[in-house]
Amino acid sequence: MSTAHSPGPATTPASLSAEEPGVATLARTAEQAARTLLAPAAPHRLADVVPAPRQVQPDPAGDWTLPAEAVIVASSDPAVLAVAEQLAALLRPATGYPLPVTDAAAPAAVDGIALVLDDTAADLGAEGYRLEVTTNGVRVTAGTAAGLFHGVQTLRQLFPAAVESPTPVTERWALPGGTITDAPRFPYRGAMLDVARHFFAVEDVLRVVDHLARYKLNHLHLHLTDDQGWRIAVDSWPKLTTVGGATAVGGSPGGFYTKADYTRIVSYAAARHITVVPEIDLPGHTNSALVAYPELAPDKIAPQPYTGTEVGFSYVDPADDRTYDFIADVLGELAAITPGPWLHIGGDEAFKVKGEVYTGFVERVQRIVAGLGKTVVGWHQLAPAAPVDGRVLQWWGTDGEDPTTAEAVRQGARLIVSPGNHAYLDMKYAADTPIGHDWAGLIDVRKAYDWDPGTHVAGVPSTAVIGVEAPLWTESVTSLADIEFLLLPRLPAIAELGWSPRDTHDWAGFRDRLADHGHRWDAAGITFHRAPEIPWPTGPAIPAQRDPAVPTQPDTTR
Ligand code: TNX
Repeated sequence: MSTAHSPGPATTPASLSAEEPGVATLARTAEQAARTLLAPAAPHRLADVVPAPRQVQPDPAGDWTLPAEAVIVASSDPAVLAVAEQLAALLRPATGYPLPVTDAAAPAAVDGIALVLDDTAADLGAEGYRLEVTTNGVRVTAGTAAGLFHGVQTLRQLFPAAVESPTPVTERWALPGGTITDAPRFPYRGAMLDVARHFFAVEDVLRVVDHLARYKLNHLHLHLTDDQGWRIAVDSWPKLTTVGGATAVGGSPGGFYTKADYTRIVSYAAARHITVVPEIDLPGHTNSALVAYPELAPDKIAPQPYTGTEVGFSYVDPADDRTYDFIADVLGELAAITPGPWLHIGGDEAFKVKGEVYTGFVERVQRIVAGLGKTVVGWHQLAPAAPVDGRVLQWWGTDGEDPTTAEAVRQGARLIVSPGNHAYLDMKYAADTPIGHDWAGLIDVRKAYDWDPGTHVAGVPSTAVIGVEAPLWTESVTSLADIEFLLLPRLPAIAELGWSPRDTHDWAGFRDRLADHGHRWDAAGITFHRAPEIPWPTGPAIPAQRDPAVPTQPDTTR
């Protein structure tokens, strides 16, 4: 019955009615009733969530529709109230509802949405949540603000796709009843953006952060330096950016982040429970640094700036102590503006620094990182170097056989898995994909989805795997639209591998759950690849609008 959703005076929150004139409330109630009649669409199924939740118990008798007067009530905790404000900001544009946020010692879902911090919810871990939809409303419970944030991302997906519209939509904001209990499989779920080959503005990076957050990824790895450009300000070596930052692949404009820019990215990510992992790639991939400071080069001669796409030719002088002063300065300044625990030191494709010279270099840099109180992350080429406590190797091979990495893991290293032939977002989808690479093969959505990070590398037990990461190298990527085209729809596939229990893994189910996201991305104005293997919905993402209260006017403005 439509009247079941019409809030009577008894359920209208006092704080709202104090602000709202009665006429407006009545008008909205009438509008709500009209909406219910106009758009009787069935709610989503509770299990239609990406990444797949751990446990789903539908209860069709608990279906609920968000009323225009709904209130978001959250536990009295600043981080929880911040999540409540984020939820309100997600829902206000499309619904046009005011959705005031209030706090309470014991929030209850009374025809609204309650976000409840419950530190006795130990079974949910650091990032898990429980989401209940009943005829009273929605209640999300978690032991941490991060858990509530992830619960909010799930809630967002349970609303009709039109919830992504930036402008008000006439829609019945129906939710499927039942309970989801959810927590991640792996603690590290990431994506990498190469801002060195091509530079991307802060706003673009923030938008990538939004995409990560949507799919419950919790790490953003920034590849900040490479042959073609140095992108992070270092006060003690200013020419790194003024000279080294001026170039990019193919003569594209360079650029760099000031410390304030970087801090803005880090804070924006942190507010979405995402940790930034900064990378300074060493000892190779350093041509831009050598152009700025020739004293770091083995022959002490400045090379030409490099705007091509070859790898493996440049390196800082491993035999000169000045090189380690440079590295200590750079990593020290970076550590000081990086609240997260990680510093990524690269280590890949240093083809000209071999054997003991390479391992000696890495061991010295690992000690510098440890001395800064940070945890070393590096590409798996670091494996032969002697271990340092807690170090993490990022495996990017293509065949799952890597005895050197397996041995490093036996000696205590942990692993992030980024197989080039499954997780590399710069690989083309198909032979005719207009941008991207194919050195690791073509990666369609199924190839991105059908593998297991827990068992992928031979001789590495799943207990040593902290998670999964999808790198996006940007030699051929020049715009935000390019980034989104390569990210979507493969990022959700990698996100599901990182978050969902292995027993939910099912290509056919994933394909069908993913399809609805095409509408969501369309509604939000996000570019994506309409991969042919996904049954994308036909028809408009946003239902045809007819609002009898607003007479149609001819557009006389153009
Ligand atoms: C290999 S993967 C690289 C990058 C390239 C990428 C292109 C890795 C650690 N190094 O320098 O950009 O291939 O796919």
